[in-house]
Amino acid sequence: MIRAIYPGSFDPVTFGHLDIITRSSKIVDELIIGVLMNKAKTPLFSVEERVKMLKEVTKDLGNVKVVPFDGLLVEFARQQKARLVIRGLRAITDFEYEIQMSQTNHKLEPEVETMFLTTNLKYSYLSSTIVREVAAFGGDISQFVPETVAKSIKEKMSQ
Ligand code: COD
Repeated sequence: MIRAIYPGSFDPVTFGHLDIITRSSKIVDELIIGVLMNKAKTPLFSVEERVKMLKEVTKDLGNVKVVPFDGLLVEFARQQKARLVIRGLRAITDFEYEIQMSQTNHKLEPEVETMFLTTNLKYSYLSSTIVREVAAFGGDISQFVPETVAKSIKEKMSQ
């Protein structure tokens, strides 16, 4: 049985994330989406809000769970009894950070392997940062995030 973790900030979840989640949920038996709590910079959404949005947009995927985590990813993987980490790769700019993270995790816990899925071409430009920026200036984000997420962003921005 393969249980994998797809970790991230998901601030907020985008169609790019959702594509990686859907595709990896078909490859592994169980997929745990790990939502990081302790970001150095303050996120737009609290961890509870990010978890709620992720649960909503993945509710039709039977083998997917959403769990917040704090501290080291390899420690979270150990707690969850998962030895596989899934990450998405968009462009060469992602590669440097991703390989460094993957190798650090492997040094900390040699049992943990990282698997990369390349982005769907449709979403290769897409990031949570872009979504937050477009939304902050009142742009249309409906093609970047699911409807429920777009609604939450609009509410957040109007606060
Ligand atoms: N298409 C495909 N993939 C995408 C897209 C897209 N359009 N957008 C994002 N992704 C992928 C990203 O490449 C990434 O793999 C994943 O989705 C999540 O992205 P983000 O931006 O939400 O999350 P990150 O990159 O900020 O997450 C970083 C972690 C939380 C995984 C990392 O900081 C971490 O593990 N922290 C815990 C502390 C730790 O263990 N540190 C040591 C390791 S160096």
